[in-house]
Amino acid sequence: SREAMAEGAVLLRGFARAFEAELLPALREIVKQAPFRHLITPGGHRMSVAMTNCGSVGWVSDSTGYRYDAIDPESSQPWPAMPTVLRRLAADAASDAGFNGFEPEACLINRYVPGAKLSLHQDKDELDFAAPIVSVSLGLPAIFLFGGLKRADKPHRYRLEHGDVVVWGGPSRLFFHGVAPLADGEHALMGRQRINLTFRKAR
Ligand code: MD5
Ligand code: FE
Repeated sequence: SREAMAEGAVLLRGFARAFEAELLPALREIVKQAPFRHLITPGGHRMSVAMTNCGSVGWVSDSTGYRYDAIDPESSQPWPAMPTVLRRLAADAASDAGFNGFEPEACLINRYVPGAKLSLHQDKDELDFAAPIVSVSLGLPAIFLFGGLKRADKPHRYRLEHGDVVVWGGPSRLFFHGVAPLADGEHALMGRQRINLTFRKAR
């Protein structure tokens, strides 16, 4: 199904389910090469969400700021390449939402365990805001907080479940958003966690 969340934001419920059989083993391989880690924000806080990346660049945060970097600072090696199944999932979802030819460079992989959350923020570290961001939810359901262009805009709450994909384009690309503290639970395939993939054009 295709559902409009706001100007430019399209929710494709269950879209990733068709990719599951190839997607989950591919993620396991990435995490072996580049394990999840808790990044430190420029403000000095340790994020409750654990992160890793694949692709030609990855999103990183440290005491000096946020950036896209070709090198994993933990291993001093390039990030794992983006597997074909991830590229195909991102491009197919983008095209369903009206963005043809989406070729992301970066896939940020976020892991939430019960209690982990993502505070309200905007994604502004990319150079081209005309390119969409494709987000894939796996594992435990989460309450996604979807605000507006101003931090003070009251967020709407969406429950995102395993297999749901959101394509953020148009004006919604710069809306404030976050994830409420993850509720405890057990997912049949993913266990006691939520994984979110965000595909981006960084430059
Ligand atoms: C998540 N991750 O569920 C979300 C999914 C992040 C992040 O927010 O920065 O890693 S991506 C949601 C998103 C991306 C771009 C724009 C908007 C939402 N938006 O305008 O609401 O882990
Ligand atoms: Fe974000």
